[in-house]
Amino acid sequence: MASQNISLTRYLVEQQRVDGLIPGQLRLLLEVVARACKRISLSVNKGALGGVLGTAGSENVQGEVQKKLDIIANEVLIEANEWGGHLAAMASEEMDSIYVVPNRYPQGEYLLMFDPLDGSSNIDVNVSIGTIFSVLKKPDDHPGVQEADFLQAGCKQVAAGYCLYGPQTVLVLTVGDGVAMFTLDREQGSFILTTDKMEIPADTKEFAINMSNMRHWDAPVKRYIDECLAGKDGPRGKDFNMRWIASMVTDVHRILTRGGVFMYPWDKREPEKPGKLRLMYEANPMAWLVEQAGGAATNGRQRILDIQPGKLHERVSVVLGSKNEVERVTQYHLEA
Ligand code: P6P
Repeated sequence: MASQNISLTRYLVEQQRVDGLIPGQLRLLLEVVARACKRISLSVNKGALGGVLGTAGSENVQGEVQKKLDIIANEVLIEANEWGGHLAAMASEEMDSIYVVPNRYPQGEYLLMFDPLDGSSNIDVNVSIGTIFSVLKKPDDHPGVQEADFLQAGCKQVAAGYCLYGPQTVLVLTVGDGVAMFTLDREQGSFILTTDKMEIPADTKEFAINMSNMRHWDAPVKRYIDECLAGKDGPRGKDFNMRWIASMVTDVHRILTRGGVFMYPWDKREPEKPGKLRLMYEANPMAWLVEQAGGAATNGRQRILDIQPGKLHERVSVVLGSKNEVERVTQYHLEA
């Protein structure tokens, strides 16, 4: 349901007033992140005209080639958030270690993690990309902040969301009371509430997975996808459609909008790694959003939000979306 001209600020103030889910400092933090995303959106939209396409000639902690926009987006988020007094530290897919707020600024009680520009392989071919963010509270049992403070299960998040830079720029957010979507009104320069409760249907006919990895999958995943491909003549009794945009933000946004199941499972190409996607700033925020919208999110066996992280850049298998489909995949893992 679209609400008339309720800005992000008014929404957050009203949520803060109504249920106390958003203390003032968290509201400030979310408004700063939204403003940073607006700036990133401007750089993304400039494309070749802004000299921001192509690679930066460096690699990130994941060993992935960094795009110029990866670094720009990371810098925008750091610069926007370091001085406000709401954060103790930040962590990013693009930085090896945490970024502690410099002493010249007041330290806050929150920890912000982000993938500044997810899906960056799509940047140069003008396909939607996005910023994913997750907020935790810093443990208050010791002074200062360290990397271990970030290692909290996803169920401890106090806010999570993403900004999708697509045909529209939309901000999707949860603080634990459902999922709201805001669309950027470039004339006003503000995010306007356009859906106040996103909901994922429990069933779907659409799956998202990179099919080129099929020969590397574990048996339960192969069984699930084979049954989807068998369509109405197979055990599922219905035909399925497939989508794979290779930009998690965009695939998840489609699922939040119309349902579906997204999978990036473990595969035997790198058997020592549990999966490709990162737990802290990709899987956890997306898992909370999906659960808040009535869906489910597991690593194939376990609820993602219950996973206790061991490392900041830990990877994880991801199965998320329409509840009944995620539960079916889990069942197939149990039966394996
Ligand atoms: P592949 C983007 O690099 C990303 O981290 C996710 O956004 C996306 O879902 C996945 O990797 C795509 O991976 O192997 O299909 O290119």
